[in-house]
Amino acid sequence: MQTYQRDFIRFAIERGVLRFGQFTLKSGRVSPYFFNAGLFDSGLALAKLGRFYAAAVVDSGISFDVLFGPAYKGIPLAASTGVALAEHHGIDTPWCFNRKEAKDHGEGGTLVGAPLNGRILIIDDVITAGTAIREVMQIIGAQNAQAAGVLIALDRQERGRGELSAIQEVERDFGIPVVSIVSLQQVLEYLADDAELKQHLPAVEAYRAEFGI
Ligand code: OMP
Repeated sequence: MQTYQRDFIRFAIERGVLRFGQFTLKSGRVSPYFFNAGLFDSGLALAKLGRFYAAAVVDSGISFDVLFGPAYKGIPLAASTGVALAEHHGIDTPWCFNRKEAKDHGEGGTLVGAPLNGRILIIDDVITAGTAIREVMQIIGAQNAQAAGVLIALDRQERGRGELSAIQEVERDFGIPVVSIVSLQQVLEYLADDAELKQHLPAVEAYRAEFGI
């Protein structure tokens, strides 16, 4: 695990974004942990979050032309990633986002920001069933642009309906990499190294044994 990944897990736990307990997921599964990116809810937290996403963009080596933040949660994520790439990596990249409702006045349409042209890097929080990402692929396809990859904060590494995870299905179906700042495996390593957090390890390991890929 790289230093920025360890720092990211610590940061997410400190902000209460990554929590341990009992949480019912969209899928109906009861998970011993939950990642709520909406809790990076101050200016400083968002600035730091952008730096972690930017580090992961650079680390991934994915070549792209435009960052895309899907409405709603992807929008501040793509914006803060773009800011951090410019300020900390000297990379000034175009970025854009979509609205959920088309606008029929002013600039009109559902896309805002840089034109959605070329290779698109999608920035999102968590993929579970992959529903949201499939919608984004349609938006990109409709503009004749190509998806270059997807970057999310946490890969939960759990099965979808079949043996593959929703992330693996997206990689297979669209032929693009899906990368994450951290994965469940790294969260487990972090827990194992922390005297206090170690108590959560058995429940998370049991969950992985049941639903993991
Ligand atoms: P899909 O659009 O089906 O891939 O689901 C992604 C959604 O899962 C997120 O936008 C959240 O609503 C939710 N989620 C989390 O945010 N964090 C988690 O740790 C787990 C889930 C989830 O419900 O599976």
